[in-house]
Amino acid sequence: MINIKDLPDEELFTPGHTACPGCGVAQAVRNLMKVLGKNTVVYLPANCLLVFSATYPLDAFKVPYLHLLFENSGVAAAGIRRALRKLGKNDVNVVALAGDGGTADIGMQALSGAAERNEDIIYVMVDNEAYMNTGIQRSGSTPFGAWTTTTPVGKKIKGKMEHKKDVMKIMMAHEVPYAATVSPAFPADMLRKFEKVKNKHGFRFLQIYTTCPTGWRAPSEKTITLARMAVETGIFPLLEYEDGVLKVNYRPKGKYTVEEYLKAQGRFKHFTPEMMEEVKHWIEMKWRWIRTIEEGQKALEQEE
Ligand SMILES: Cc1ncc(C[n+]2csc(CCOP(=O)(O)OP(=O)(O)O)c2C)c(N)n1
Ligand code: SF4
Ligand SMILES: [Mg+2]
Repeated sequence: MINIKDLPDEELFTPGHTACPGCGVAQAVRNLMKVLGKNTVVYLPANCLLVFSATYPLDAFKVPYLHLLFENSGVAAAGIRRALRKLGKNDVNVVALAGDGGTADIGMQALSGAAERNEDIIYVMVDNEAYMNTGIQRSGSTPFGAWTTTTPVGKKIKGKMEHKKDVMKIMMAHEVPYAATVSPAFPADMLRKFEKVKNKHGFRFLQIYTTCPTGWRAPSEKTITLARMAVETGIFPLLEYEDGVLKVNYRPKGKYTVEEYLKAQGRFKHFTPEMMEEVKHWIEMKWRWIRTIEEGQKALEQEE
């Protein structure tokens, strides 16, 4: 299993790009590229990553990349795979690096089709929980109560009134060969999952929790701490779905409270006690669903 110390020194996603200080997206992509290696083609829809790393004539990627449209990552990456196949190049990693807006909302149709056809691609949802590139608008993946420029905070309305869409569950419903959630605060688990998607075939999906200090109104040095807090509070479960079986990769040990997580970010600073309770209830429901699946799987194993 790959260790963070074993990662190659060579940067395939180089410094000098224009991401904000502490950007979780840049950090995650840098490590992913080190694991995938040179033999990789990247698809980039419109998102922060494209703008800060791939605007001609400057680019941070040291591998070929293609940008077409915001909404078509699933189908564009599938097209790259098919073109490579025609050229007889069957050993190349094809990876789409799409934002949460480009995945949970506008790209869902192309993503669903690619997953259902079991296209031989790696699809990464870079989840910074809003449309950041265009000025912090809410997405389906924005969490409950978060302030964004389209979910303002006033006397009656207090940020986004709906909960975060669960894209991992949607991918499981497609019965894809592999889907997992990833936190940069758990590097061993993260690198193992990066290696897994590199070595498997068929449709592979990763949802990476990527802190956005700018959009979350959080200090840039808290990028990893926030990623850890999200897992420890149960807000962002570390999961892995492989060949029809769901695994929990880490059980929260309660090292941080939900209140601590929310108070560390300006986007939640208007939270009332009732809103805190709503978040806790949502976490409970999420974990109840996970436990139900786990118990069902255990019962089946015992029967077999
Ligand atoms: C069809 C279409 N609608 C809207 C846009 C404008 N647009 C470009 S990037 C973007 C936001 C991307 O959000 P997300 O996918 O979450 O990535 P992030 O910027 O947060 O990394 C939007 C709305 C576009 N390029 N194409
Ligand atoms: S707005 Fe957020 S996601 Fe975009 S570059 Fe800045 S920190 Fe990264
Ligand atoms: Mg986003």
